[in-house]
This record gives sequence, C-alpha cells and structure tokens, in this order.
Amino acid sequence: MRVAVVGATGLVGSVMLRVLEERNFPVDELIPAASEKSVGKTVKFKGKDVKVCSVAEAVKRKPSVAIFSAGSTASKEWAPRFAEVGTTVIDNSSCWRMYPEIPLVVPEVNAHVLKPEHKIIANPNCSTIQLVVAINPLHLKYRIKRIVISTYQSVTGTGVKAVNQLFAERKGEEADMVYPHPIDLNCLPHGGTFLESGYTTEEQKLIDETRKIIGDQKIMVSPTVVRVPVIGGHSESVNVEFENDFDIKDVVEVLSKSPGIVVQDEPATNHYPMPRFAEGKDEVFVGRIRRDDSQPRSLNLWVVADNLRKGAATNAVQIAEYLNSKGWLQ
Ligand code: 2RA
Repeated sequence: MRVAVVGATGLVGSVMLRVLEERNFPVDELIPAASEKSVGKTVKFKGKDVKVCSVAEAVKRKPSVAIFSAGSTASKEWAPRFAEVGTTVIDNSSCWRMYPEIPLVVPEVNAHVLKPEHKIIANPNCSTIQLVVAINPLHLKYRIKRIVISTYQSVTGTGVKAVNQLFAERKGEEADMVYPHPIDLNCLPHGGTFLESGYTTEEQKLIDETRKIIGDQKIMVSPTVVRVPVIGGHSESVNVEFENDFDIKDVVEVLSKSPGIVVQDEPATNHYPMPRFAEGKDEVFVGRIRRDDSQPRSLNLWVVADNLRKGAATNAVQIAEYLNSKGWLQ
C-alpha cells in the first residue's frame, strides 16, 4: 500500500513513522511529504532513508491513505486534493473536526461511524482522545451528565520549540520563548488561544469534540487546560457526574475490561498513572478511581496517556488499520 505522511519531519509526523513501523502497517511505498523547506531531506523508515517530497508531488502519486500532521492551513488546502484522487485522508489538525459531515474518530469509541465513502477523517485533539477512551465505557453503562476536567498538558503538545524552551530554561540558557511565560518550574493556565468566552481553544475542543465523539450533545463539560513542564504525556483530573448510580467495584471492572485502557490503581503501593511512565506507550492509563462523596452519582478519575502516540499518531494509524480491515482503502 502507498502511504503518505504529510508533515513527516515534524514531532508528530516522526512518531507516525515509528508507529507505522511498529504496528507493521502494510506500507509498500512510504511517501513522506512536507513543506518546501523540508523537500529533499530524508526520513528513516524500515531502516531505509526515504526522500521527503512536496505535498503536491505526494498527491500525484495517489496514495491509498494520507496521514496528516501539518497544521490546519495545510490540511484545508491539501486534504480535498488528496480526496479528489481517491486517497483517504486522516487529519490530525483541528481543521475538519467539527464539520458535521466529517467523522471525528477514536476507534475504541466510535469506529462504527466510519463509512467507505468517507475520504476525509478527523483525528481528535490529544486531550480529548484519552478522555473519551477512559469515560465512554462508563457512559455506556451509567450515562454521563456532566464532566469537570483539569488537564496537565505536556509541552510536546505545543511542539519541538516548546520542548527546547523548557530545557533551555532548565539549563539556564537563553530560550526562544514559545510560551508567553517561563514554563520550567511553572504551570500556565493557557492552552491554545483565548476566546471571547474566557475559555481557550484547547478547552473548547474538550467540550465540542467529547460531545461529538460520544454522540451526546447534552453532556455538560467544564474544562481547564494547564500547560506543565512535562514531556511524557498529558494527565487529566476528571470528575464525572452520571445519570445513574454505580458501584466502584463495577466501575473498576468495566474500565479493566475496556479496550485501550490500563487500570493502575493501588494507592497502598503508590501505584497510579504518571506521564513519565506512560511515555512511548499506546494505552490510556486510569487510576485514583474514587467516588466523589460531595455530589451524588459522581466519580473522580486520573487519566494519563502519551499525547504524541495514543493522543495523535497511534490513534490515526488505528483508524487506518480499521479502514484497511474493511477493505475501504483504494
Ligand atoms: C496541545 N492538544 O497539547 C494540543 C496539541 N495538539 O497543545
């Protein structure tokens, strides 16, 4: 199969290449594509150096699937061009996520919405992906009424320049400021850009995308996104109020048996999810599972995942695997 990775030289793009290799996705020909400034560079794939081409060139080669992590502007311009030649696009930017006709997919939750005619498919925001993997199994059993979520998001979610700012600050060196403030030894209650509402774009994504993926526009979501000096993954403190009551033992059993979830919840031995140990893994780690005694039918959870993997690259490749299993890729 001819597979294009658009944005192949970026942080998420390079993880997409690793995940395609690790999961043995049937790539006969890799087409790494990037902006003009990267054309001619090479990327490593299956032990070989593969030359990076322009996005226009990638379209000409009519790949079966094109996995994008190149920002919304590039997706807006090029995703339709790939679709016109029969390529299925899986886009990691926010560009297409809220279009009603575009599926927004986390395979463990809503792969059933995919159809063979879908030629542009949106990969959700990283913080949304780990949230819905963790809470959807509970929604199916107890019906979610309201979610209060605080996220502790890795600097890798902003990109390589943010990682460089963190480590430059840590070494006491002059840092190119990606954030408006120092990030080392600090927390920024600011993800994306501020909206008129006082919320940020990262917070709005948690509201809009969660409702779309779970398929219930009545779910109330109250988000706070925080950027923290961490590189391994995103962490989330989640409080969920259900329509129906639950038994904690049942909750743990439901989570333990749900796809994509690893329960790490043994307070007696300080065993709980942490981004430092989630890094490089594809599961969503759930712990600190406990009833919220201050509110009926409510539960607290702690959810951690590698935002570059399950939060982006692996979820996109899992969508491609699903489409391939159905025979829906040209
Ligand atoms: C962030 N979720 O962490 C964004 C990246 N897609 O900034």
